[in-house]
Amino acid sequence: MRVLMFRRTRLALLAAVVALGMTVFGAAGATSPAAAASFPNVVVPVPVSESANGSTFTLGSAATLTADDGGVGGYLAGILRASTGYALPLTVGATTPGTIALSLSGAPSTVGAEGYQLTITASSVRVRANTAAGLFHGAQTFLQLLPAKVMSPTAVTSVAWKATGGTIVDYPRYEHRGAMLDVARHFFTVAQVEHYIDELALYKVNYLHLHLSDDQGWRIAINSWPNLAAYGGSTEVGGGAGGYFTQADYTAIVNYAASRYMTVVPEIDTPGHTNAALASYAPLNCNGVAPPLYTGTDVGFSSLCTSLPLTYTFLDQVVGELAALTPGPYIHIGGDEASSTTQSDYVSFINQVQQIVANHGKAVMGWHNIAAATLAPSTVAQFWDTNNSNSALAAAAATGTKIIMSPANHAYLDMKYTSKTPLGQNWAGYVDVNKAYGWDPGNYLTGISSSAIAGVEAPLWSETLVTSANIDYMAFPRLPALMELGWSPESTHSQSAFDARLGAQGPRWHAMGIDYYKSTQVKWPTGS
Ligand code: TNX
Repeated sequence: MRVLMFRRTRLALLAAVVALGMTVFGAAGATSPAAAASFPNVVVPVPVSESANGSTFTLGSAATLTADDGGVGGYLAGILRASTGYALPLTVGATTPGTIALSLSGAPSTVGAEGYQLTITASSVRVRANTAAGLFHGAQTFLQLLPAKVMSPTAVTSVAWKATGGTIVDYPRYEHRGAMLDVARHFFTVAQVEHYIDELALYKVNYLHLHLSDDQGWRIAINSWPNLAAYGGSTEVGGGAGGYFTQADYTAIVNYAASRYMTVVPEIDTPGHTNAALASYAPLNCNGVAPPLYTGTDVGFSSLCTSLPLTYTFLDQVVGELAALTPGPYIHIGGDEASSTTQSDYVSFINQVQQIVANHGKAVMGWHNIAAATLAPSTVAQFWDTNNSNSALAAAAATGTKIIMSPANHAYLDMKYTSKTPLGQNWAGYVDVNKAYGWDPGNYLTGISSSAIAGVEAPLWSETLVTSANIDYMAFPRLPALMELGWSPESTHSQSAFDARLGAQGPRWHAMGIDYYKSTQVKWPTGS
């Protein structure tokens, strides 16, 4: 914030000098520089630095687009063409830049692997980055500077497509900015997951964690254990039909996520949250008897049989198939709420599963309870509790374990906003916008250095969620709040400034047909 304010003050001074000059020398006809010399407070996550240049870009019907990456170029062209109705011809790898040019050369080195520089003048838009992911994030920022209706899926003719001119240099605070979707409690189709991926992409999310198995359902086909999906995936909370992803479906999601610069982290929750697997194969049970399928919402009652050799054969084959389908570095092994497993069995189990995952060339992610085991250097722990101290996690962090922050009382998108919220749960309290935004991931856990924090994840559990509209209502507006914590420097943190720019997102969601929660903590502009 200090950097921004400094720049804004400096620009205001410059504007005053220019204005004075115009008075003295009688210049006329220019637009007021004072009014044009700052960016509007509308971009979420707020960029690292921005300096307006007093110009205004207008996207006209003759505009052209060039891109060094055809994927990002096509993505941006698709959104702009739909809402403006303009032809916006795209040339990939052109030597002469178009009106809008996405370039993989000339970015300042400070922007790193995911950042970008966005320069807007009266006649051109330039996004420069070192990678396609950086171009993609820069394109998102440019879209947020255009009028909200740019997000309309159908052509809107009544809008002047203007954007404030200037330069933005931007890059993330954390490497890991995730969102989790629980497809186990209620199943969501490939199309629904892809729809959510498109929404997440707007806020620079770069990891999609899929909770693929739980007591109520197993959602990924495993060829060596076909009953897992065929039987274990045949229901869900409330007794509905459930469903599962074929391996081709899962690959389609992985590829779609990659096209939005997101890496999929698949989770097979173990040793608890395993009723669907235990119901599918009697021999996985200590007593050899398969329990019935479960469609309630209790937790903590199931456990894999940790003393059974078959359990580890099973996990080796499941992890093997999943690892082969997953280009990303992580397999998430769950590890939460294993209250039907003794602590010593739990520790020995997690140690063995870590080895299995390593044997398949992947690193482990797990809920923070896994810190009770002996963690491998590459294992990442995901903090989900409602307190802010955890001695086992602190000890692991002291020896190098990296942590992803998902404190339930701030980051759980399935918590109700208020007592009146029709969906969700409240075991971690109510989480309205200010609660979602009002914490610092780097300075939250007692006795854990900020350098141990690798990022932030917003989990969305689906016990109460059935439709994409339900997902939208719980994710918006909190998801952008959490992703601003993951992306923007802590020095920019300001509840009031954030609430104002979050409000500016409302008309965009409206244009996209997202039915979001209109928190009273945010002033939503008319038309949202
Ligand atoms: C806790 S926190 C769970 C999930 C539930 C969620 C509901 C954690 C890692 N596990 O099994 O779905 O609460 O809010």
